[in-house]
Amino acid sequence: MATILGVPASPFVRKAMLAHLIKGIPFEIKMVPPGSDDETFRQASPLGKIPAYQSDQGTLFSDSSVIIAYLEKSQPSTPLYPNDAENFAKALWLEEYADTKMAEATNALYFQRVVGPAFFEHTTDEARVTEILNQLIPPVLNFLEDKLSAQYFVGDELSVADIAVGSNLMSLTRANYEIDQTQWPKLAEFYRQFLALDAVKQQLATEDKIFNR
Ligand SMILES: N[C@@H](CCC(=O)N[C@@H](CS)C(=O)NCC(=O)O)C(=O)O
Repeated sequence: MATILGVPASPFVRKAMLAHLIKGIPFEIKMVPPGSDDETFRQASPLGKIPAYQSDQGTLFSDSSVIIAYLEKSQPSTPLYPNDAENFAKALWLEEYADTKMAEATNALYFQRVVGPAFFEHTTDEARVTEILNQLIPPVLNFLEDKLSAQYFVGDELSVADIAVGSNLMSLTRANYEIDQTQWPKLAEFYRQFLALDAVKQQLATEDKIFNR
């Protein structure tokens, strides 16, 4: 069976787990923190970042985007990438935006309110939280609101773009941030439907066990 090396509460690990759950591909988790000296982890992830991956064929590699692209090749059913070339590019670009600009904002709040206090003896810096809430998050949500015209970010099927954006929104929820429906109505509705997916419910249940340990 394939192994994801990482911590399920990481938004990038979460993204890789969600892709497996949505596609119905079995996997196990090896709990490995970023920067671990674990030998298999180091071989798979020379940058020390999570998630790393061991495929069911034994191939070692890392990066959530690479993992999901690999899954699509190895098990094409329940596709996560649009067929149409233009939509394919749009989905990849939104995934990239979610993994970089959006993650910078959501991870900042997630660290201050959740990960830092829970795992690093960090006391929440309220001045920094105010800065994140006022300056980092709104432009990202404005950008995403602008991109939505239907239930999904690209075309009429769930894609890697939705998984990448949704994974980051889940970090905001954990950090007690609720999307303002009057400012970002389409995004709030997207997220409501995302949270109703069975795969997302399973992921939340797995994470709950870690946070409530
Ligand atoms: N582009 C990578 C990003 C992975 C990443 O930054 N993971 C974080 C944890 S959420 C990490 O391992 N950080 C440790 C570090 O940057 O050294 C992916 O999509 O997997």
